[in-house]
Amino acid sequence: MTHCILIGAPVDEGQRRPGCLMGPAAYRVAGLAATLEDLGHTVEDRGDLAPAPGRHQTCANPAVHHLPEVIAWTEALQAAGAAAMNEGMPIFLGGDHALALGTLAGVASHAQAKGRPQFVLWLDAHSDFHTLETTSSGNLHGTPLAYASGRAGFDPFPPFPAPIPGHNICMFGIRSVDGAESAALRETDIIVNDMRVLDERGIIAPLREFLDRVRAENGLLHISLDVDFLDPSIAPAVGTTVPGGTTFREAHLVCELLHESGLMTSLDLVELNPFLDERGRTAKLMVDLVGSLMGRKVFDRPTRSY
Ligand code: 6HN
Ligand code: MN
Ligand code: MN
Ligand code: MN
Repeated sequence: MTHCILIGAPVDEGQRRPGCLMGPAAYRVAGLAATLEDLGHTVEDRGDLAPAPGRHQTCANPAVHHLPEVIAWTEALQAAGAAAMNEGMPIFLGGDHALALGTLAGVASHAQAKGRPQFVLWLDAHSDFHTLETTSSGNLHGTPLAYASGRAGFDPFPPFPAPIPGHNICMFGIRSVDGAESAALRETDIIVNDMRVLDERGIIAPLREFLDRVRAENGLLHISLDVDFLDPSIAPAVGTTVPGGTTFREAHLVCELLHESGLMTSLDLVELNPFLDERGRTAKLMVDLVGSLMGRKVFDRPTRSY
């Protein structure tokens, strides 16, 4: 059984459509803690982080907005994440995906201190591989994987504490990649399982390949689950919907396989915008997916090795 540490991160500054700040409250209303406790886990809800207002900071790209606020979130989440990793499994309740700038920094610095490799599974429609220099939207939720990879172009952010090697990062479900992101990604060995790959191979084989490596290298595994990983028909409450996402069963199967692997050590739930939801259905689906990630089964047959 796992000690789950809920950390609310009502980040809304990484994009331009207000509402993600209501995400942590929506997960609580949708019954996240009870779902985890019913599965036998212990839950400690640390409430919502509230970083001090950021210092005045600027960068060369005029499109970038809310830079001081996002840097303040990054520093606060790095500290909270690294601390929680010593005490249990942090589950970060977003907030938009800019929160991962901080959660990745926190888990990666913890992994470095433990002398273990950090792995990242990025469940998202987007690659989130912009730097401050390449983003044309200026929305910093599109940047965390570039930051975590140690790419240049993040002044005045603090340097990423322990850059994650490309082959330890697996993108899964992506179907919207900007030109500058594509060009930069081609220079890396990040594993890009876009929807074209998943259509052809299914979700199981590519996921197993990655999880086998995490296990072989005794790695820590951070999962970042963006609501837009899911098809908009089942998960409307997100500002960046992209058609052609994963189905209800594909998403649950990914989560069930992840549970059976026993490898997940930290989790982001990001981009839920409850203002765009329909009677809480997206929040409830995200909580149900966490249930599958944490051991809920339709029928409790003896577990096969994943
Ligand atoms: N997300 N590539 C687009 C941009 O504005 O940079 C979309 C980013 C989406 C961010 O998925 O969290
Ligand atoms: Mn994202
Ligand atoms: Mn996305
Ligand atoms: Mn863009």
